[in-house]
Amino acid sequence: MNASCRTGFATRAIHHGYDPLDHQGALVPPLHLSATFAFPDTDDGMRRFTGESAGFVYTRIANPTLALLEARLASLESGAAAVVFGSGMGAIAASLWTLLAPGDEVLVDTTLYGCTFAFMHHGLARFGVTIRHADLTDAGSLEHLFGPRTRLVYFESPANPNMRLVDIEAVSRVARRRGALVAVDNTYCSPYLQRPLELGADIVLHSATKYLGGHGDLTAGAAVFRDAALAQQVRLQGLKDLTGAVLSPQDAFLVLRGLKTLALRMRQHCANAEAVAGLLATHPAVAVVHYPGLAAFPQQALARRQMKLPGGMIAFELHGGLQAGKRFLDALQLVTRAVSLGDAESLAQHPASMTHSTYTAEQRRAHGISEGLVRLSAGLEDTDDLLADVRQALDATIADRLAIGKAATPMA
Ligand code: 3LM
Repeated sequence: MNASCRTGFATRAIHHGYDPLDHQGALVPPLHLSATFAFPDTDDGMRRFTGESAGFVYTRIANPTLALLEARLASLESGAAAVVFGSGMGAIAASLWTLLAPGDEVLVDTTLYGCTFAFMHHGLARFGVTIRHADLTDAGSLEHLFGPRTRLVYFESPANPNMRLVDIEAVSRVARRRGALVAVDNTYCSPYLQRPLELGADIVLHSATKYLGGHGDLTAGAAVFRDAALAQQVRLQGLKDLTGAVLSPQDAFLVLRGLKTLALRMRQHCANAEAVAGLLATHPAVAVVHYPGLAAFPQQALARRQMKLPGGMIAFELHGGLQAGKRFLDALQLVTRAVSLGDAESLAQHPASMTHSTYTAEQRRAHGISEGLVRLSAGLEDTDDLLADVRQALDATIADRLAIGKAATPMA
């Protein structure tokens, strides 16, 4: 069955772009490991290089296993075409290097994943691209942020690690009027929760290492485009000529396998995160919780509008700041202390010293990443087990504070 765009999300995640009867009945799409592809004759080989003939040439440019993954991701994100890469950073670097030129300006939200921030400031700025950070959450002031050289607007929603949301539709409307492209990193949501191209964005970027792969056993990236010509430009320049950040067909095969359960997994990630966020919000050890599903979340109305469910990621701060956060992380027994997100295993980490250590301390302050912030990626474990582990780790931070308080109390 070649699931068309009229079928539902989960159906397309399992079937889109593949018919077993075209492949000797094989239910699971074959894995094409070949680096190079034979030409039937020299003329046809020559035509493949000019684009006049459609056959495969070399895996860094295109490969049947990668092509199936690209077709499936384009369908799930409602895009015209997708290009996959060896990592999320590969997708981001290849896309931005292709689309920007010296003299261009990129308008970037305040908070970004640490390595994307580093790429912007070290990788793009070195080649004459201006990076201008602005508060893109303030929909009222957007119009004034665009200058004559603003070529692209870039943001994450929710932002890694502090969960800021940007109104994708509002930003895209203004950007279109001002002739700028909009690129949204949709890693935190996956297309199951949010589809930026349907809201007017031009490019969606993914670390497929996370929810799309879903099992923590590969690194991969993807860029999905509203316009197929832009995708082809990024493939031929960004992927082939500039970065060579090609995805291994073996890992593409694993992402295709992961996609089959994406809808199911996302629902459980969200259910577990909602339960943990609820516990955090009522526990006396916790100072503040950033989770779009909580009534106290300042952008809850926007979350409801552009996300199907509030997501699997939570950020929070404990009373006692960094020291209490470290105590919490060290007390965890089921949740794994590790960076990354979107795996079956729940993961927790300290952004300021880990994923966002690419910012200086002043930059973190200016960009809204506090030193005491703890980030938790809710996995797929039984909810009660997850809650029990988080509760005992929170209790441990209170027990510690009481013990410190007692030690500091002078003897009567
Ligand atoms: C992390 N993030 O733990 P890769 N965009 C976003 C991301 O979160 C990431 C990337 C792009 C983490 C990785 S940090 C040492 C580990 C929103 C990755 C980059 O190149 O596939 O890692 O994607 O937050």
